[in-house]
Amino acid sequence: MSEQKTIFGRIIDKEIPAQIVYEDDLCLAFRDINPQAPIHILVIPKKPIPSLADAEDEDQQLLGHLLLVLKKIAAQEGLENGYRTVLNTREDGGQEVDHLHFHLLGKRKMKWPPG
Ligand code: DGP
Repeated sequence: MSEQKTIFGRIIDKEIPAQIVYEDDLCLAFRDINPQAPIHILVIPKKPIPSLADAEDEDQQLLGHLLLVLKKIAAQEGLENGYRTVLNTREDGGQEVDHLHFHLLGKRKMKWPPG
């Protein structure tokens, strides 16, 4: 029995299109369909981890890899003045897609605290 594939799983498998800005063996990065800033990119592992709360010790290197990829994409996108990274987890964290993803937001001044 196959697991239910999320919308991000379908983007990884190229079943639905996305504006991909980076891809390697472990992860994929693409522009958010509903951008909350002039630059809004999602960085996701190809491994279907539902959320940070579901990550395991064996995912340590993968999670570190995602952050370094995010840093490289930020440089690629000209975000030398700074940026916001967001990792929403489960319902109270505001997570809508059950495939772990970092948001990278930039090119506007961010506020704190978040809503
Ligand atoms: P979150 O609330 O953290 O789970 O964020 C999910 C994000 O995913 C949200 O900002 C919108 C984005 N998103 C949802 N569906 C699609 C899609 O089909 N394509 C793209 N590019 N982004 C999507």
